[in-house]
Amino acid sequence: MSLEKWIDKEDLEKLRALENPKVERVIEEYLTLCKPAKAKIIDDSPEDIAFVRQLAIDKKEEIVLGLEGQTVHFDGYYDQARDKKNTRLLAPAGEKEKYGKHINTVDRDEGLKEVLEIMDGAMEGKIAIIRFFSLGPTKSRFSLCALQITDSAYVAHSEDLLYRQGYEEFKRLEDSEDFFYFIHSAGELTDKYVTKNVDDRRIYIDLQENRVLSVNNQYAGNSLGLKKLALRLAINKAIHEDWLTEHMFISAIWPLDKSRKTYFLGAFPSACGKTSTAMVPGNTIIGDDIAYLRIYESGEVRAVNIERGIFGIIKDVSPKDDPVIYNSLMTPRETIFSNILVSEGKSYWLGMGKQVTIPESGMNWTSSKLGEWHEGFCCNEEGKEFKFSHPNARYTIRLEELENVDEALHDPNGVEVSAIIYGGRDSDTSVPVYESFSWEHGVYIGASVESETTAATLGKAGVRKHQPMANLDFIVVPLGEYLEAHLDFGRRIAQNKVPKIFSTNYFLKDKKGRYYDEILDKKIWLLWAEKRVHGECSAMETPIGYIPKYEDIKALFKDAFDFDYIKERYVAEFSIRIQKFLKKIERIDIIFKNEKDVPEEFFNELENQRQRLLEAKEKYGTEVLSPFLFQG
Ligand code: SPV
Ligand code: MN
Repeated sequence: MSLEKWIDKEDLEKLRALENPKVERVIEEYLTLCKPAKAKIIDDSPEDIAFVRQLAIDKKEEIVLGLEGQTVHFDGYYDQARDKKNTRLLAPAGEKEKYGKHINTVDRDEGLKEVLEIMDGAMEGKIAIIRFFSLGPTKSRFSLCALQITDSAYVAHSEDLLYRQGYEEFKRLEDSEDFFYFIHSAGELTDKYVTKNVDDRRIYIDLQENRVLSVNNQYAGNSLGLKKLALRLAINKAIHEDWLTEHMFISAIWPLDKSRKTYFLGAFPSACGKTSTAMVPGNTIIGDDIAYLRIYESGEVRAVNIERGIFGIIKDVSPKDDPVIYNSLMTPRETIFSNILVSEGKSYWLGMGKQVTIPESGMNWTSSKLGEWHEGFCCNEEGKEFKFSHPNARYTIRLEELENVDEALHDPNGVEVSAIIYGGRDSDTSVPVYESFSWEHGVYIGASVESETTAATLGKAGVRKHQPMANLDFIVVPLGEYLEAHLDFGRRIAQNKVPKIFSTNYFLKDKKGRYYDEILDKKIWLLWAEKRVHGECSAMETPIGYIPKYEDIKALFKDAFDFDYIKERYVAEFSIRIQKFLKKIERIDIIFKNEKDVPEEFFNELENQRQRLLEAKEKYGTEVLSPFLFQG
């Protein structure tokens, strides 16, 4: 072994203490390929962890801000979101077809050749940081081990805030080869420390080896192995075993009298209210992004957050709409901001509230010449005028730092799941909240989520796209197999423990294009769902599912916000838009008919839903049905 070339004696001992030949093999293979100047093994000790943060500062990948513990990182003008185009699944010869239209694939041999060539020498002159993590709580049946090699101290530092230390977990692996590994290089950097060759950005997913190779990027959704790259590997692993990996928050919903707590999971496409639902005041949070779900011997569904931090969108975090996060960003603690405006050591972002005056100049992401923004800035190299902070600017913090963290965050057995919510950004079709008739109907609802695109991915915003289970960007198994896994999961849950499934939509607009809902109104829809889980309120059966009664919603608005929820708004929000739903079914039908092996049960649900809508249309002779028609 020639690891001595890069790694000093003390570090080598740490590596050897793992007694895992595959770990050493992988490290040697990629140090040989990427050619860093040296490599550093990071274990779970506070000194090693502090080293990573300091390195990010010394290398100017992060800049220290005025409040203790806070730093800012800039990803670079062309690297502000997930790059779907250059994120590809390496498909073995002859398998490309089976992945269908929605999964971006490249021939495995060709793709490997391409990415390995780009990675050759990508770490030249840099330090490779080698880290060990646990995806999920330590000493838990849910959790997986993950090895990260990166030349970005920002990436390694972010992962420290977001994931649990896993050096000791790797020891427990003994010589097992069952771990994920992620190789990342930010590639050549500009004099502002952002990635230079963004055109050679690649994120290639290799299911065969449980590895992801990522190069020429820094944005966390592209670079951090443990985030969306591990999500993809885990979706594949789960489906071939007997559990699920989902793009879901985990929160405990508390009724107004605080007499109990009920755990909900929620899947929403990126930038569609997932974090803010998980953070609704009055509730406690376990996670905001990724959950592993298992069925226990006693028949219930349990879930863990594989993360221990939040990489959240900062836009609209204000004292009014997101008081918990706002307070945490305004007080000293370890925090990494990205792509915000910085002036005199302070952070500024879009929608932070009227209590703050945005300075007239500062440093931001606007051009490759960071640091040159000023009021009325026009224009950057592309001739564009820009807002002072990016709509996908973010913050990274540890969940333990939050006052509303739930006490079960690190429970190795996770929490019992009572309900699952699916939501999307839908301005014209669905109602704010409804409940499915069954698990199978819930799978149909999840599979037919549609959402208008946002700043969380590169490309145009506001285009309606199909987003099954809010997970499409990350699904790396054929859609039919993915749906079958959900249906099969449901069949294995004890009958009296099947979670209720709900749909929410916070984005319904009136004729003038104004949202009906205020940002925190989602609290009401959650409170209603919580009551339904406990059998405490009846609901009205409609063609799409069970919807709330006016009296129940009115009472919740009154008790929670002292707000009078008027009948007119209820009718406007909860009318069943038959024609819009039928059109949606048509779109969904076409998509799934073009996929292989979609379970028949799914099409049955779709047809039943269509029939119910057609019958209601016939019965009432109109296309928009007032909720009061279903009073029974
Ligand atoms: C998302 O876009 O779904 C995120 C942020 O949670 S990232 O992980 O960067 O993709
Ligand atoms: Mn996400």
